[in-house]
Amino acid sequence: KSNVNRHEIRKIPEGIIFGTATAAYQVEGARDEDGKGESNWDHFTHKEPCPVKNCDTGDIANDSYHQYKRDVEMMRELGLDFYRFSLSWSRILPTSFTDKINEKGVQYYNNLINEMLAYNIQPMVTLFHWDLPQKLQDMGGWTNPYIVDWFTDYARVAFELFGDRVKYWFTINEPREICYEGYGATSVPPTLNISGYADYLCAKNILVAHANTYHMYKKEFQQSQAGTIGIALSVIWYEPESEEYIEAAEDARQFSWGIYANPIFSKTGDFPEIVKDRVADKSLAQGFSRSRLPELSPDEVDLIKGSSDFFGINHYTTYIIYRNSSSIFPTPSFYDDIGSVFYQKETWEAAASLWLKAVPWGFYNALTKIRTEYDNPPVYITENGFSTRGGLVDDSRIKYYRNYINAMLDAVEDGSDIRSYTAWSLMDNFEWTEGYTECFGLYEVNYNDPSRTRTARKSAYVYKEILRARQLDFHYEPDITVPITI
Ligand code: PNW
Repeated sequence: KSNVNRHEIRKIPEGIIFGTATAAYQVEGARDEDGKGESNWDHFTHKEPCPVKNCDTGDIANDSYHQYKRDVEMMRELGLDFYRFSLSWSRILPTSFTDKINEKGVQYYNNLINEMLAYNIQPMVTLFHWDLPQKLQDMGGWTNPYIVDWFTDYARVAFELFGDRVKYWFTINEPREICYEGYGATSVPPTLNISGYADYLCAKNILVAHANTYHMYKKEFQQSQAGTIGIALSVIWYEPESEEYIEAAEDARQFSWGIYANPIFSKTGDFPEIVKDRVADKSLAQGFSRSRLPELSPDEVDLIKGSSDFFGINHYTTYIIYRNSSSIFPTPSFYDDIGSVFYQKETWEAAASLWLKAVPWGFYNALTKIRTEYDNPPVYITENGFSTRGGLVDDSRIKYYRNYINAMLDAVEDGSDIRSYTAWSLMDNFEWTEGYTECFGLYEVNYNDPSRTRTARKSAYVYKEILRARQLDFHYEPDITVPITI
């Protein structure tokens, strides 16, 4: 069931708060300023030959380090309830460790948080959105189990510094993208390309680091700070091509995000059975002495189980799945372990990003799956958005947002406990290895202008009206010749 073609005015129920998101490396700039340490993204973007489109870097990005007041002004123009941003670990702890706190870097986050709170915009803070201190990356990053201590120590500093005012915390943004894209493949640093091995080590250490931090917050800060804390997972919807491939699609879901969701949100905890069995069987058949998937000890299973106050969902798109017996993937590898092939339909509306097509019913299916599989947890939609190549009239993005919010409201009507919706992104930003070529912003950023002028797109007017009226009106046409105002 999905009512996405319904073209009447649809009320948004009370209790769902709306915001937008960004991440530190994608917007801050000020790469070396005021004592910031080097992150893996600083390091990666300056490699030769340059690994990013047009040799773009985040050295200046949107210059948000200096322009936080304009950023908050845009939040006010939109009428946001909250803004989700991330902290740069290497800006706060330039040595990676807690021996030295960079006061100037801390001041930037205090300024941003205080400016937001002055206008009643709640900060939602992600501790880790992909920019790891380079020194920790050199020591193995998320494959080194000591990262559990490094991350927990860093998180404690953040709670001490900002937790008096920050009531929504996210530990780690999208473990799948970090582990699979960075450790199993070559799309993001450390570009290890050790698929079917390093990606699984990364998954385990991320889960333990997340859970350890969760319990540390509960023990040391919950009483005095009274915030809520969880994780944001990338939830891609996998739809079977036909009845024959129902199981193949379920395998893809379990490998792609069940590997993180099952240990945290299921009643039994631990990695999904299918993932444990499949990787163990394949490993033995391939001549390994043990499974390439690390075990979670009984203590680790207990530590991780239940370690999130809510299910944070970053959702963008859907893939069709079918099973293939003769693998087209190298062995061993993560995709060989999944044992299925995926594609997107030509008829689905395409974004500027190759991997992103608009499939609103996939969002509905994903929300339904989370409700039924994990006993209807509170859900924070922490990212959802669509890319273009730029331009102020972005009707494709408007259509995407309307249809996806509509699909979300279908899930709410069915009983999903959805607490927040977050548009990615407030403004264009450094889109990782695509540089500045793919635009996700409600506001367009002019990268030829040293002051990085931000201009409201048509979608900003529409999003503002959805929030103001608390309703979806598919026929609303804004007048974009009138400047957007607070
Ligand atoms: C997210 N997928 O990554 C990140 O959290 C953002 O930093 C990023 O800018 C944004 O999406 C847009 O790319 C994802 O393949 C990348 O489904 C790919 C997928 C999902 C999330």
